[in-house]
Amino acid sequence: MEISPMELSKLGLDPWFQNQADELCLPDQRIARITAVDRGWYMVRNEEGEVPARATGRFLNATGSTMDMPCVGDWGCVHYDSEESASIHAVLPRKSFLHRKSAGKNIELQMIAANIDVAFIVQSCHYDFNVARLERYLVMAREGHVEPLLVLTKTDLVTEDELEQLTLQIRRGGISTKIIALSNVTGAGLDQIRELMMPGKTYCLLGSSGVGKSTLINKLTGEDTLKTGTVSDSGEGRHTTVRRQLIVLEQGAMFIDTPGMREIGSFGVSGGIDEYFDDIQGLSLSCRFTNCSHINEPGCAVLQAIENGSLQPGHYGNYVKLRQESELNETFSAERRKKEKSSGKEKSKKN
Ligand SMILES: Nc1nc2c(ncn2[C@@H]2O[C@H](COP(=O)(O)OP(=O)(O)OP(=O)(O)O)[C@@H](O)[C@H]2O)c(=O)[nH]1
Ligand SMILES: [Mg+2]
Ligand SMILES: [Zn+2]
Repeated sequence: MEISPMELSKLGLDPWFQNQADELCLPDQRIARITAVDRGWYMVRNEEGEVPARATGRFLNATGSTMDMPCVGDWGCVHYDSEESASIHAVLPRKSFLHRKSAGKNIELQMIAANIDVAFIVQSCHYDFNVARLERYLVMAREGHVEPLLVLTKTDLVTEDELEQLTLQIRRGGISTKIIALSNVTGAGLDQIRELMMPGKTYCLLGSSGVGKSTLINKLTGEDTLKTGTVSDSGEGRHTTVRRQLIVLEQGAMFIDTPGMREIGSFGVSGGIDEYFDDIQGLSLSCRFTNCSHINEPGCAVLQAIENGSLQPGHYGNYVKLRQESELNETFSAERRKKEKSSGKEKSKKN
């Protein structure tokens, strides 16, 4: 796609970020948005265009965790070394973000994207559909101060009745988030997406591999901007998208495409869980014990609500599971911090 000059406000810059930049960026640095991330390489975009960039060694040394590394959607202080290359010297504070537990042995949080206005939580009506997983994404969005929207793709593969059943399942799970059902094949529902897109706003697509995230962006741009893949017989995608990338639509809205996630894990921080399950938090005020775990205590208002039918058991079950995972994560992280601290001491003893 042709990259043409555009004002920074169209890339999402507002006075808040401008103020941060005025404080953080040196005179020979300019503010630019990180539009792609691919194994240590970045693309940065400002009003003049898009160029590849590296993060400076000094910046990398100064960053304490992977969460502080530049990620797609970030605003940064960038030095333009030449017309074709640049270096990232700092990342501006984020207004909103999406993060998850990274896959692998160590539990570490990983940034998916930053400065997002709306997260499209994408599931396919066919194979991929799973309410518990939807709820995890909703917690993720809540935690990062991102407004969620549910998108059900591949409606061409199910009947109207089946689609209605899926919507019912979501509502029965106690989820009231707006749902848009669409087909990238017939084009049904795409207008609903077009109607809500606003110039200067950033939308991020999240969901399993093969649900049609990149295809949707291609439909919206009207060209084959992104590579898309086929799905296996089991309905599973093949991880076609490998990098996170921000695309500016002609109409002015921005879309971040992300590779499909195998597992989105839990979150390590309980803030998002409590906020997302605010109905359960509200009920817990009426539990007999202030430290009630809502599992088996007498006088538990949460268990009572399930019994009298005002709280969905599935929603409650998800709450309990996410909370347990999050507590486990916190224990792991605390232990690792302890280990890191003591190995740090060893090192300083040697030196
Ligand atoms: N029948 C049908 N197929 C679709 C629809 N949307 C996408 N597909 C097909 O699903 C396959 C996967 O689509 P992608 O857009 O590559 O999926 P993705 O979510 O970007 O997957 P990853 O990049 O691996 O995360 C492709 O063969 C698409 O043509 C749809 O609405 N209906
Ligand atoms: Mg893709
Ligand atoms: Zn209780």
